[in-house]
Amino acid sequence: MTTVEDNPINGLVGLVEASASDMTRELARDLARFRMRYKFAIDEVSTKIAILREEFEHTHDHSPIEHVRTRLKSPDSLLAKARKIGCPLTLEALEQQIRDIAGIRVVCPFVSDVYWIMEMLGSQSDVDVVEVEDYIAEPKANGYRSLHLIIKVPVYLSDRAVDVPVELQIRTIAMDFWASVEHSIYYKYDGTVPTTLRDELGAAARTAADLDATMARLRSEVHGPVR
Ligand code: 0O2
Repeated sequence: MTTVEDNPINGLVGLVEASASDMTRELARDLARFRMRYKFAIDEVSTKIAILREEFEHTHDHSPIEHVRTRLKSPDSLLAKARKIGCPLTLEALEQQIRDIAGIRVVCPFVSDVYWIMEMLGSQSDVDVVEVEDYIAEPKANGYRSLHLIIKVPVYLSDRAVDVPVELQIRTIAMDFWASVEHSIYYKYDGTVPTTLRDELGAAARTAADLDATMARLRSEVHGPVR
């Protein structure tokens, strides 16, 4: 029996009850079904990444992937994001305006692995790369580095196929370490990080970039160019 605790739309229902004018119970039910396709898209892309990883490990001296994390946006954060960007609370609008409902973060040892993953996924015939934001080539002002892609993959439902967007963040271990610490500091200060801390984070981001470059050089000196 489904309890209140394990109902995946519980959070949304709470919000619906608190604000019935914003969203109906019917929409909450539809939303649960709508979110499923994003979960399936995560499964599809995760399988693609697992295959690339396993095949690569057979032929190279290292694994191109340290770890992979996936997340399906919760109904609460979907609703919060819709409100933040002024998106109407309809499934059509959510589908068109919010492209990070399905998120996958791939963490790699080396910068070359990051681009290799992008190339390999992007060359697959059923993957449509909709957008690339290269914050490695052009880091954000605070020092954030990562490669962001929006890709679309087909998901075959019982009655139709739908192209579903997935946000991919691909970054090195050093970039990931920096981003997770920066994220926790950003939330602790509610977005207003003191200048001294901001400066130190900027310096730490440069150190992380130097570390990536040094490790790539050392690996290349010992094992030769990767690919
Ligand atoms: P969460 O909780 O990680 O999902 P948008 O995705 O539309 O809100 P934008 O600017 O179009 O925003 O996308 P962008 O800049 O590509 O950022 C998307 C995600 O990248 C963020 O998701 C973060 O996960 C990560 N990110 C971007 N900039 C930073 C940064 O400066 N520091 C850190 N630590 N992470 C960053 P969310 O939705 O903000 O958060």
